[in-house]
Amino acid sequence: MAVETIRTACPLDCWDCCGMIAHVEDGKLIKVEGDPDHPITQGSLCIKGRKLVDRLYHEERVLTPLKKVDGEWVPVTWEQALREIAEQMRQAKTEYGPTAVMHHYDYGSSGLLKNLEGRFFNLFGGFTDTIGSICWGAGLEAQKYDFGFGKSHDPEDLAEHTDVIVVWGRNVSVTNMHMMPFLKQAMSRGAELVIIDPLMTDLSAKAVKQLQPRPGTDGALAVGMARHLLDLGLIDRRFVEEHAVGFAEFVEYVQTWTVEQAADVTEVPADDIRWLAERFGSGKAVTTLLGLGLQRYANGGNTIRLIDALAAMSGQVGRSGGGVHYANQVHRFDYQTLMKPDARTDYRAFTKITQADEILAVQETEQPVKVLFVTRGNPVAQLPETGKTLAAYHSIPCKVVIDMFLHDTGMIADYFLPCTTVFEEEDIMYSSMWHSYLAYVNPVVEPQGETRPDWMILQGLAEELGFGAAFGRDVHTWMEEAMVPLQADGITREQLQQNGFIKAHEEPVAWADYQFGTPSGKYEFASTLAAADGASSIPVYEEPVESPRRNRELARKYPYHLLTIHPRRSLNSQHYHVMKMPERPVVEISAFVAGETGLADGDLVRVYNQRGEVLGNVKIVSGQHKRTIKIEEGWWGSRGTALNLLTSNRRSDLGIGSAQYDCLVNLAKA
Ligand SMILES: Nc1nc2c(c(=O)[nH]1)N[C@H]1C(S)=C(S)[C@@H](COP(=O)(O)OP(=O)(O)OC[C@H]3O[C@@H](n4cnc5c(=O)[nH]c(N)nc54)[C@H](O)[C@@H]3O)O[C@H]1N2
Ligand SMILES: Nc1nc2c(c(=O)[nH]1)N[C@H]1C(S)=C(S)[C@@H](COP(=O)(O)OP(=O)(O)OC[C@H]3O[C@@H](n4cnc5c(=O)[nH]c(N)nc54)[C@H](O)[C@@H]3O)O[C@H]1N2
Ligand code: SF4
Ligand SMILES: [Mo]
Repeated sequence: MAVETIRTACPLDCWDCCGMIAHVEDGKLIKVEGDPDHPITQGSLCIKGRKLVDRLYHEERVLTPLKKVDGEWVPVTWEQALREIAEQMRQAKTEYGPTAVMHHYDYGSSGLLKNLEGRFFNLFGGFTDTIGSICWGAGLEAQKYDFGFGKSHDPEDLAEHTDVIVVWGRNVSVTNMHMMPFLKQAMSRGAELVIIDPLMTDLSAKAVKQLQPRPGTDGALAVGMARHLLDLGLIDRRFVEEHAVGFAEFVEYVQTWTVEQAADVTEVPADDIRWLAERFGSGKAVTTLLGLGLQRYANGGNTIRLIDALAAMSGQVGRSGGGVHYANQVHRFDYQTLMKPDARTDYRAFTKITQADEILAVQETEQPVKVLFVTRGNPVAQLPETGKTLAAYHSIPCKVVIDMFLHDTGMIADYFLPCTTVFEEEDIMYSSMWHSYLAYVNPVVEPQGETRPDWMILQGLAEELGFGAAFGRDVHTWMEEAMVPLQADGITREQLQQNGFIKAHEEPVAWADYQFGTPSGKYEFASTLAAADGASSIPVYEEPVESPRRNRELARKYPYHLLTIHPRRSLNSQHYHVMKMPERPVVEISAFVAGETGLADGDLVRVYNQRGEVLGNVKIVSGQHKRTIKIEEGWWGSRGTALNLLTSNRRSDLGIGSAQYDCLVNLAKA
């Protein structure tokens, strides 16, 4: 039997958005490989991408709709499931209005057509939405205030033009591995690599220097550097005068700091602060690669704004080889036409991060939540304060989860509707995190069992509810409607399908024309939008909430910083049942912490704070910030580790983001 190859793309919530080639034999997907023709991802896939095949054929994959009856799952027909769910929705709407139906979603798939969920709930008449982002909300808002929105340079610009690469809180080789060849190319030209991270990463050994701030204090680090640049007069005068507003106000704030003060707050030596500041201000091209880790703090938005300001004042914005890379929000789809927000008559927004509190607060009122839909997410595992999420979700009488696996959230549902994987559907993939290529997803195999694409499930429900015709188009028409704004650049659906991938935005150097997307059209050191939102117009440093300097009492009880960073071998919670994982998390601690706690390698340890506790096995590692502990996230509570019992559902300062890394814990031998 001949092997057929089909071009598709990785749907996972990742910077890279890889081009993929599926190998199909006899109707069965036998493997996927990286698409060698893809200009950015160049033929390689990470283990998570390759293991998507195992997710497709996994023995635990749910292949028929399920209904929970007396605590047990019972397979039901699509007809029955959709009829009964529609009935519950209708009843809830009649009694309490459409906002009695709530939708939580995350980015389990980066497909364009996944946005049809919004169309469904808008046509239903409205719903309770969850807004903000537990992933990167704070940083997005920060860059909106400073630049207008987040935009990145082409990866090639970094490879060819940067002199100094500052990897600031991004775990590049683990979470963004296709950046590696571009970094290597820059370094082989002589570019210097600097890491700013409390933890050691794979790249640490290749760096000329690593700065290790106390977690959550990077804003103070940026202010310290800014102060040194002011002292030396290393400011890009033309930029701050012609292309920016509010620089004088920002300077006034920076003058209230000294480098020594910044060193004291961050625990980074003053000489290192000066050393790095001089790299920013010495005429060299400095690329800053921000990660998402450093904004998952109560002060995360201001952290990103302070780093933006440092780069801006030193002339790194709009310059080849420079830039502050956080997001790349350049994809111009027509989401309005796809999602029809005008169709709704009622709407209520909870936030992703605090939804548990918000649900519990309305359940005894006239506007309760009666039906919950969860799509493309596993909030019971991934939201902070797991106990609260469970209590809130248990208070909702009808919970519908659309997914492939009975994970922590699936388990507590009343109806589980099995959807197709990327290999069984047609879509367009893109990532707003890094490069600007779109990729086409071609169907590779027939849907397994009775699984259906999300849109088809929603179409069925829309028909039951009487708005099937308004919801329905067909896959190609939806794509074409959403792609109308791209046609101006000659990008069409057919062409994208034919090529497999297309670069959707041409601008090798972000903001090179200095036409910013802010209200003033300039870079805003002082942001009118921030002020209008009730935030400080200029970025300012505040201590993280769970900090020895802000809350001594708390830090006495829980003296260690816990970073629950993204796992090497899973995309959040999505691969824990697919890969061989240890029974419990590895808890990486320093020799210093080992000394203080008497823990030794391999010890069973209780990691605990005022919110909860988890068990893990100790591994003593060297080099990291000495009071900082690392545990990879993504664990399944239903398999013994509910890691987010430890994290708080406090919001970040800007953008309704997460503060899950703003977290103190203690350790004890179990
Ligand atoms: N393998 C893998 N890849 C992934 C994912 C995955 O789960 N697994 N998830 C994807 C998703 S959803 C996302 S959002 C991205 C996340 O991608 P990243 O932002 O790279 O990942 P994080 O794990 O959030 O944190 C990155 C780094 O931030 C550091 N950090 C934490 N706190 C601080 C701080 O206060 N200051 C500084 N300077 N550094 C700090 C951590 O030590 C860590 O090395 O990755 C995507 N790619
Ligand atoms: N402690 C701690 N918690 C964290 C983080 C952290 O660093 N530390 N990181 C946070 C971040 S950055 C993120 S992005 C969130 C992630 O939070 P989630 O997005 O909730 O987590 P995932 O584990 O990626 O779950 C995605 C789910 O979508 C499903 N899925 C995949 N494709 C489709 C599809 O096409 N249709 C449907 N219906 N379902 C699909 C998958 O099977 C999976 O169950 O977690 C956050 N939580
Ligand atoms: S998870 Fe990211 S790096 Fe891995 S294959 Fe998918 S897009 Fe590529
Ligand atoms: Mo994320």
